[in-house]
Amino acid sequence: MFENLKAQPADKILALMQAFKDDPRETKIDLGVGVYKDATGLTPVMRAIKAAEHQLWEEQDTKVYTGLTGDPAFARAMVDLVLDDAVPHDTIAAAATPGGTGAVRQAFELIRMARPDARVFVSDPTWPNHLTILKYLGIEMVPYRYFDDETRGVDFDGMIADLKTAHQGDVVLLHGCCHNPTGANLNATQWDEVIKVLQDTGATPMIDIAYQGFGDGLQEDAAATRKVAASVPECLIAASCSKNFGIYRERTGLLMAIAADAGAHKLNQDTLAFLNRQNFSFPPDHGARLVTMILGNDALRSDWMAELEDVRTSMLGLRKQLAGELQRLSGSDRFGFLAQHRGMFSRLGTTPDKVEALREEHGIYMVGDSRMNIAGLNTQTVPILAKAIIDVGV
Ligand code: PLP
Ligand code: TYF
Repeated sequence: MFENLKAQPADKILALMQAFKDDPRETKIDLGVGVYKDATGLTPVMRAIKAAEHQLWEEQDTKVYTGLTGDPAFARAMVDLVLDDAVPHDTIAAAATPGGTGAVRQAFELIRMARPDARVFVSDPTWPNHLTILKYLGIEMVPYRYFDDETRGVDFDGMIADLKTAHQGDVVLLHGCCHNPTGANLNATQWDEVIKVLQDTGATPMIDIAYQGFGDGLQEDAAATRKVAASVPECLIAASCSKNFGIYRERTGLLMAIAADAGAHKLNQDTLAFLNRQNFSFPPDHGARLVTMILGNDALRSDWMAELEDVRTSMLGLRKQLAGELQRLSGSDRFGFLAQHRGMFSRLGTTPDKVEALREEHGIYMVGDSRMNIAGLNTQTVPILAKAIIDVGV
């Protein structure tokens, strides 16, 4: 039977990771895969995670199955973190999932079950896994304009015009903050306009929030998600703990399905449990438990928030340094967008041949669409990158 298999296209981001590893040059710089790295190039285990793991090792006396949707305490803690009290909690069904990717996958499956003819509107560009999972599940997708190649900001008029073509029964996938891959985000007024279009069309929003705390702050980064959820009858939210807790390999995420009223809650909750059971039975618990412990303990929580804030401000500092350096070298403000973008990523907005020249001639690795992981830089490598960008003629 295996002779019938066809080779599947590789994940370009993960392939780039391998190419970087294989490059013998000592001066190489990795701006590829979206993981946070400190100034020494390490992706550290956060202090609060270490402390919670230690405590868990001491205290945990069973590893027996949890529930099909995970420990309800994890869901409560994450609902508080992401939504606070933006919507009544008795309208929210929630399921722990293997990472944010698992939440995205289960959300798409839920959409397909509820509405087999639903179309999912996706930003152009978006995280490639959104597209491959939708394709795999046979769900129709409709791209909406998002990135303005000239300004490197959001093509807001194009976005609104495209979203206006959605109907009730369609889903609009939005990045809650720190858009991947562009780094360009909506401001508060623009979010209000998007909400108006959602209300006018009756389309259901689905928010992917994978970088809460990496943009403008923990509360600030959740503001749009909260406002959208509070303004429409139904909403899906896929949240990831991989980045903001630094627990990438623990596979920790939560899918939330918000219903119009508490009456629909039981059916939604049971359906999420059913979907988890079909795909993997019980979701991973270790990362979820650490997150629950940290969010539920004042000392651990403040230490986590302080470390996350350091992560956020260090990336912001690198952005400003890079924009400043490029202003000096180019004698123009055309790279100012780098300081406006938020999160780990910025799309430089250049051609694949210049991305290749950066890699071949300078050992600088970024994704082919010119997405750079800002966290791959440090204060010493920023001037090297800036010089290379000017050198290849971006
Ligand atoms: N959604 C977006 C936009 C992402 O960039 C990522 C990747 O980090 C995820 C979801 C899911 O990440 P994970 O499955 O590692 O939690
Ligand atoms: O976009 C990124 O780099 C991160 C990490 O298949 C990632 O979201 C990359 C590829 C992938 C899963 C996660």
